[in-house]
Amino acid sequence: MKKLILATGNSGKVRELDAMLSGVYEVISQKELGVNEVPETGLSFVENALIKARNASKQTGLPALADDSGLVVDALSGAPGIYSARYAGKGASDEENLQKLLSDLKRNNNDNRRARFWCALTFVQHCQDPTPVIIQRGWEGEIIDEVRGEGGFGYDPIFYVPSHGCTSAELSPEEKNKISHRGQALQAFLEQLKD
Ligand code: ITT
Repeated sequence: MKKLILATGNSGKVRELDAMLSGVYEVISQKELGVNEVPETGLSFVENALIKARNASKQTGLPALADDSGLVVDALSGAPGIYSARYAGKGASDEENLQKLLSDLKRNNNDNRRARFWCALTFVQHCQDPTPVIIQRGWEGEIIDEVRGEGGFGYDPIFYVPSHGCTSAELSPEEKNKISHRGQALQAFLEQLKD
């Protein structure tokens, strides 16, 4: 089976991507190979995902798959967006980021609760690959004021999924992978591999 580096240090992403890639690739996380993380200097999800994929491929010599993702909240003009992981500051925990989002929304006094998770998935065969695979998918939902559910990671406990009547932290891992931004992007990636 072909080897693939997962260019992420986020254990929640590794868990979800690994489950969906099993049987197709032998997946190795960049942590296992001691890849040094690279500054995410792009202004879009795609730019940052490409930076991460090229970095992991450069340091390992293997094909790499990166995921840059985040939560885009309409009432906050798209924030936290590409800064989702560091919304409450560098090294902030998921809980701190989520609480900052709730307090910003409260202060903002806008009752528009529409939001979407966004995922840019990039795959490079080698670090200078001029034709990377780039896939983007969004997942629509609403932000709720209370924290609900134990599953997932990040902002899942406040992301309400109208089609399922629960938060994404209340979905089973399999259900989340079927419908999430990351799940949809990975399904599209696997389809492209077949072609
Ligand atoms: P890597 O850059 O190493 O991949 P990271 O956590 O820094 O890890 P990002 O810069 O892409 O990754 O930030 C993604 C953040 O967006 C993540 O930390 C969560 O807060 C949020 N996020 C992304 N996908 C999510 C999901 O499925 N559920 C909940 N929160 C999610």
